[in-house]
Amino acid sequence: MKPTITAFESSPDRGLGLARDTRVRWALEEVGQPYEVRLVSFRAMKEPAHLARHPFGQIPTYEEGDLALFETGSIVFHIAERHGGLLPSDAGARARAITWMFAALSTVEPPILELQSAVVHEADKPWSAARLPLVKDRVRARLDQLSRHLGDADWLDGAFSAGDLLMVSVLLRTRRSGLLDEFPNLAAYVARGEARPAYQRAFAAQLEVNTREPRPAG
Ligand code: GTB
Repeated sequence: MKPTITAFESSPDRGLGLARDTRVRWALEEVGQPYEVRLVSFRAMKEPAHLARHPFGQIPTYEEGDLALFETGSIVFHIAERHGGLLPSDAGARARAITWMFAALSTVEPPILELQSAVVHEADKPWSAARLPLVKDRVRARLDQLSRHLGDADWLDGAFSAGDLLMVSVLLRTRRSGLLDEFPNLAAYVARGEARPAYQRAFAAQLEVNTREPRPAG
């Protein structure tokens, strides 16, 4: 059965691929699973039909028959469990790949989100200029640790896995800040992820939505 995911009708990033539906699209492309997309406006996300799928009124969601999921990590894990290619079959390697999925979302992404909030929502506050370097340093500290762990390996733990898919997706959000370029091995790691044909297809699909000509009214 073809799953249906939700995505922004019009992403605030205008197709840079930073909204989280790109992670889900990428996972589906990696495993070769075709999918449908339901585009939702910011208003529709807060209405009952969407809240029934996502209690926090966000994207992405994932529907497959009777199953409705929200939370990108859970959706990517579900896809990785149902199909081959995103999690190793060896039990130990699989557990480690899942650990990297959690590490991406629970340890590396929070300071990056904090930096984005600081830049987007706090720039006009009188204390913003003093706080920003502290927030940047927290991101830098995590990237430094991750960079040391990765060293000159291609992926975090052997072959590419759902852990790398989420980690690359999270790191992509640091690019605009310039912080990623302070760690050449992480910048190369992200570039390897972006070069994967499955990522390219996922990126192109979300770009198409976000660069479409507006439909004429009526
Ligand atoms: N923990 C949830 C998950 O991982 O699925 C978080 C989901 C989430 O934050 N969704 C965002 C959303 O629906 C879109 S991805 N926001 C609308 C709302 O909360 O009302 C976050 C996002 C949005 C925009 C950009 N951008 O423009 O660069 C990047 C990322």
